Amino acid sequence: MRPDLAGLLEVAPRVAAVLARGGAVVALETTIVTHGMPYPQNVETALAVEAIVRASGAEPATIAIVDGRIRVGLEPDAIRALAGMHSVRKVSRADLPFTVATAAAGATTVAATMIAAALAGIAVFATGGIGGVHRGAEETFDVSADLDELAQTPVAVVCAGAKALLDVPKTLEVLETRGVPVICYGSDEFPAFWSRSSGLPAPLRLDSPAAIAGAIHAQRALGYTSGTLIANPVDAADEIPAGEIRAHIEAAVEAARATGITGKDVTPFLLDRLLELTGGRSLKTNIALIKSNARLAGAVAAELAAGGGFGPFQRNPAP
Ligand code: PSU
Ligand code: MN
Repeated sequence: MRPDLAGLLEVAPRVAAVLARGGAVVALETTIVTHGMPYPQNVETALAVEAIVRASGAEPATIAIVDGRIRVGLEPDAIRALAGMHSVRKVSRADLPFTVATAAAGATTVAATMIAAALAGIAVFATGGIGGVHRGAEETFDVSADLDELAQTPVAVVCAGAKALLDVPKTLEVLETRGVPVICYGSDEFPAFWSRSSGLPAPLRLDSPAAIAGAIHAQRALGYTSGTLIANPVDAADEIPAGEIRAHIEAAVEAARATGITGKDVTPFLLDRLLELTGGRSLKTNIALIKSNARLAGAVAAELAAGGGFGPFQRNPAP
């Protein structure tokens, strides 16, 4: 940990202990808890995901901002408190210093969670879906900061692909331009979050956690300072096939357009509309896929740890 981070970053002792011995840790975000799922499924899922990470051989580190401190490794009570708060700020890269400076609370997006994970020395992070290029971005310029973060912060993010709510082809184009390796796990197709199929070919494919760890090692060895995106298709039993969700997606996107919603409210609005339009089915799929991602992330983190140290993290002084 950088010395000037003292007081800003607080790594839970159980997480710091595992990191100090080079063990496996998986970072987890909290915007999915506060803005991505309704109560009480959000808390239940957050705690279940931690248990899955543990069972797969890694230490979970759920990340959020509490009283202006970036907390890496929230305890269950703190997760419950965050989920129960009336309105919590959604914190991405642009909001993080402000939130810290104003001693506020905040839930971290994929981008902000990557920043915190990298500061703490955590290499692997599990989430549901990443933000991406929104439909109509040629007009609105709405491109998630998650994509730029993947291009500049050395954390491997395990997700279920990009939601078909987004413009998935443009999202993949931006990732390619920015040099982010996109590895699909056990599939020749890039997954579309609720659906296994996006109709787009996998940019890269690997079939085991060990192989994924090897790719991350190679990326570090070559001095890359960017992240990696690992896309894990939702299990067939849990998916909503692309054809079944398409009309709901069109309706949600149209509702957002009609409402004139912009900025960071867009993604939570769309997720909420989808939940209503699918009669709760999108939530069931969301819960299943984040659990599956946690399992894969735990296995990748364990393989990375078994393979020893890796690039940029070794250059940081020990916490
Ligand atoms: N996708 C989901 N659930 C979520 C998010 C995305 O299915 O909760 C959250 C993640 O935290 C992601 C953020 O980083 O939304 C992206 O928001 P934006 O598009 O405003 O960058
Ligand atoms: Mn946006």
